[in-house]
Amino acid sequence: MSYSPLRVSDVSPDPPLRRLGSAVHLFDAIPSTNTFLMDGIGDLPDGSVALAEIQTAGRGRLGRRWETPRGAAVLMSVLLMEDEASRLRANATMLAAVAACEALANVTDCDVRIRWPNDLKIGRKKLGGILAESRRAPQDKSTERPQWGVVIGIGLNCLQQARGFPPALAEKATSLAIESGSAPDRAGIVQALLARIDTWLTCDASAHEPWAQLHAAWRGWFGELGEHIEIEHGGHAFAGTVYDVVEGGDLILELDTGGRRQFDAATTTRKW
Ligand code: BT5
Repeated sequence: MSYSPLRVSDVSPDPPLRRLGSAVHLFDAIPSTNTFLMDGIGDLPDGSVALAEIQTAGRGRLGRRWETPRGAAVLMSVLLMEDEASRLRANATMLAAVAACEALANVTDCDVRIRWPNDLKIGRKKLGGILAESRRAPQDKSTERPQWGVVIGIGLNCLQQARGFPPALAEKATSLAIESGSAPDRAGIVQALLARIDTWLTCDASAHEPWAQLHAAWRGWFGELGEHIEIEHGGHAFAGTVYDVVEGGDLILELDTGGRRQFDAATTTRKW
C-alpha cells in the first residue's frame, strides 16, 4: 500500500487553535501515541498532540489491540490538563466521538455514526475507535490544585483495502478508502479533527450547559437507538433494545428478560 507520509507542517493547526497544537509530535513508528502522552503527563504541555504512521503496541479498551498498517490510518492522541473537578474525564470519549463524526462529515462524503460505547462505524462496520484515559499529574509545588492529564486517542482507518485487514477483522472493519472509493487526505482529516475537538473543548460554558449540548450532539450521531444488541458485563451476557445513553456514556438497555438496566461504558463489552 502506498501512502504520502504526514508532515508536521501539514498537521499543525493553521491558524492556531485555542487549546490544541501547542506541541505536535509526529512519529514514524511508536508503541502507542496514547502511551506517549500518558507517560508525558506532568512534562508535556496542555494541548500536546501525538501522531504516528504506525503503532507497534496500539491499544484499544480493556487490554485489546489496535492494529493498522504503516501509513494507512490516522493515529492521533491529544493531552488535556484539567482540574480535579473537570467533567472532561467522564465525557472525553463522547467529545471525541462527536468531534470525529463532525470532522468526517466536513471532509469526506462518508456517513459515519457512533456505535456504543467508543466505536465509529459506517453501516455495520468499524471505521475507528476512541481510547480515553487519564491519570493524576505529579503534584507541582507551584500549583495548589491537583491536575489530571486526560489523553484522548483516536484511530481511524483511512487507506486500507478490504484484503488489507487481518482475517479476524475482515468482516467487521472498514476504511474511508473502501467506503468512498478514493484515497482520503489524512492530513486534512487530522486538521478537521483537531479543529472540532478544540471547538468542543473551548465552547463558551456560560452560554449554555456545554456537557448537555455535547450529549445532545452525541445522541444525534448515535446510530443505535432502538436497535437490538448483545453485551457482556461482569462475566454475564445481556441482550436487549437500546433505550438511551446518558450523559457520561452509560447505556440504558431494555432487557429481553424484562426491565431496564444501566451499563457502565468503561467495563461493558459488545458482541459484534
Ligand atoms: C478501540 O478499542 O476501538 C479504541 C482504539 C483506539 C486506537 C487509538 S490509535 C491512537 C491511540 N493510541 C493507541 O494506542 N490507541 C489509540 P476497542 O473498542 O477495545 O476495540 C478494539 C478491537 O477493535 C480489537 O479487539 C479488534 O477486534 C478491533 N480492531 C483492532 N484494530 C482495528 C482496526 N484497525 N479497525 C477496526 N477494528 C479494529
